[in-house]
Amino acid sequence: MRFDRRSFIKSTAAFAVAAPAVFRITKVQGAEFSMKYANNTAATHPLSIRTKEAIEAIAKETGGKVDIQQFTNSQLGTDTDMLSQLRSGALEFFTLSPLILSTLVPKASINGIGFAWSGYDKVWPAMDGELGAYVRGEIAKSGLFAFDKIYDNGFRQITSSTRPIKTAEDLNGFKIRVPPSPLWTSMFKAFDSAPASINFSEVYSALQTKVVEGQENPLAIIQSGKLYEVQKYLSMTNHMWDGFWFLANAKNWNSLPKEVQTVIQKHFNDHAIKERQDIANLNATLQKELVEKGLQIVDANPASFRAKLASAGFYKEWKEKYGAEPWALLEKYAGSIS
Ligand code: X2X
Repeated sequence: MRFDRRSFIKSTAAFAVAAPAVFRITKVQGAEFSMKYANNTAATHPLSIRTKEAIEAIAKETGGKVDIQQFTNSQLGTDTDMLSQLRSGALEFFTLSPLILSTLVPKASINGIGFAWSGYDKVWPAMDGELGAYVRGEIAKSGLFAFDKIYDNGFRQITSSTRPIKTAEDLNGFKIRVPPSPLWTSMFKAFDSAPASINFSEVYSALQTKVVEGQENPLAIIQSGKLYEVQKYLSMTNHMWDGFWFLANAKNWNSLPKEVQTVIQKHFNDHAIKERQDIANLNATLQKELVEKGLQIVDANPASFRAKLASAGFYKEWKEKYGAEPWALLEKYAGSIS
């Protein structure tokens, strides 16, 4: 990861051969720390836009000494692949849904409990407060480091190409793509759906080829991933809230000088706040835009979904899985859940 251009030139000057292609000469003059950041969202999604701005601000503040290359849109592989790369240290930074992260850090998915949140006024105090701190503590035990401010993915909505999803009954037997995470699979099994775990990079083609009938994602992902091209109905269920932790490989991170860490952390945290505002702004306009792109809005009945989860024993099961302490933290902010 660390790459001092001057010492590289010195150490190779003795050889009359060109540097092998595998050595990437940093593009920023004088960069001392060359690193990579990857994600799964399109370059037009606020997560990609704001992290790009953060990277530019970091380069500027460090006078070009910190050069972070951005790879959006699953260019480095699926979320599952990128998580492995992050763990091995091949990738230094990665933003990932806490629910997918739960394949490594089981309690990380707690924010994704169905219908836990009535709105952002509950989500941000929790994630910036004790619930987020608890989860970051769990993440730290796994060789990863999570920055303080989680980026927003959003409240998730269900789309379908076959039938409108209005009530929990409509989900019966519904072939739905879910991201790879035990909580997602469990939730849609509780709805008696047929969930299929598929990484985001394969969702568009899975919908297009009708491997699945539908999927669920926040409006900004439906828009930036052009899922409206291969879906017909949009049900505003707001069934769970999801974010993106900004993650670092802890070993790489700890090898950076303190002052470099401070600058990197500051800008990625500050831009998370801006990204949250972008998503809030988009939420106000995207329904209309998606209708113009051809989606039909379905008037969904969230109460029926929540009742189905309760009667299927979903809340009881997950409360036991997480344990009393994190569940109490969740309820402290979200209110009572059952
Ligand atoms: O995979 C998804 O659906 C996405 C883009 O929302 C996540 O990263 C969890």
